Amino acid sequence: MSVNLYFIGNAGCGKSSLTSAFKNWMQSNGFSCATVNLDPGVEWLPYSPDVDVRDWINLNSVMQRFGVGPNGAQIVSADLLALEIGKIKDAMEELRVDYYLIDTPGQMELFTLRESSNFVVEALGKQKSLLVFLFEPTISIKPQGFIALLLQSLSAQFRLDLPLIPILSKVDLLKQEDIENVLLWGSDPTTLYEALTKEGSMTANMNIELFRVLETLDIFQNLKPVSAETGYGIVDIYSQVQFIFFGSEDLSKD
Ligand SMILES: Nc1nc2c(ncn2[C@@H]2O[C@H](COP(=O)(O)OP(=O)(O)OP(=O)(O)O)[C@@H](O)[C@H]2O)c(=O)[nH]1
Ligand SMILES: [Mg+2]
Repeated sequence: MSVNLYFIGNAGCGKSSLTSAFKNWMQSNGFSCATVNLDPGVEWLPYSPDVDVRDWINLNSVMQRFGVGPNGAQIVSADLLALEIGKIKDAMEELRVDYYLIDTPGQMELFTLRESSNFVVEALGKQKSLLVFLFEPTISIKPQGFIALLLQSLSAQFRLDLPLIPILSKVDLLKQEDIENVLLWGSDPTTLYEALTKEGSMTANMNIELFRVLETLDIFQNLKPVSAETGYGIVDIYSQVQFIFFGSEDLSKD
């Protein structure tokens, strides 16, 4: 059974670049994989998608047909995707690869909140599917921002009911000190608590309460620092996928 990796995260966090870099890495390591673009509104991609939702759904046509603006068209398109998913699935299956790297729309809520996405995930095969959630670097380096993204990742995980690999993206843009802080927050909840207290913001008390809830939910996981630009950390995503589905971090093709 093939593995479906859904790249999700806030607008501009690096989903398409990572889809592209991950495909290049997989191909140069001899793994069979294909890219799937699920964003009907994208004008340019850093890779040539093997399967492209734009072959079936055109944002301009949706705007004209349904008399809606660009945002409304994105919402209608998300639902149309569920209707067209059989054709997209057939196009994917024809490729007969082991890994499908699925790039999702820039407005994350279109993918993580709408019921149609559950249908899409089911239709494409839920059993070996997982979410690669990109933490946007400039938001992540502030404790409040980090918690906000943590909550979004939790919401996506609950909504789609899939395992999730958290990624700190574009780490080539961050100072080493900032990377170390964020990684520490992701692995040791007490350091995040301390950082929040130090900030002394108006909402610190509320954040701390929220933090306690998060702590009891046990969602703190090790973030993986990755750069699509330099290729740093891409191997760690692959290892984590192996670990989740096959119980091993070996770089084996079996
Ligand atoms: N320095 C650096 N820039 C990156 C990296 N990944 C992406 N970028 C840049 O960040 C911008 C957004 O990247 P995309 O890959 O388009 O992000 P996205 O999440 O697909 O964006 P939307 O689909 O519009 O939400 C582009 O200008 C990329 O060149 C990275 O690892 N390092
Ligand atoms: Mg994109």
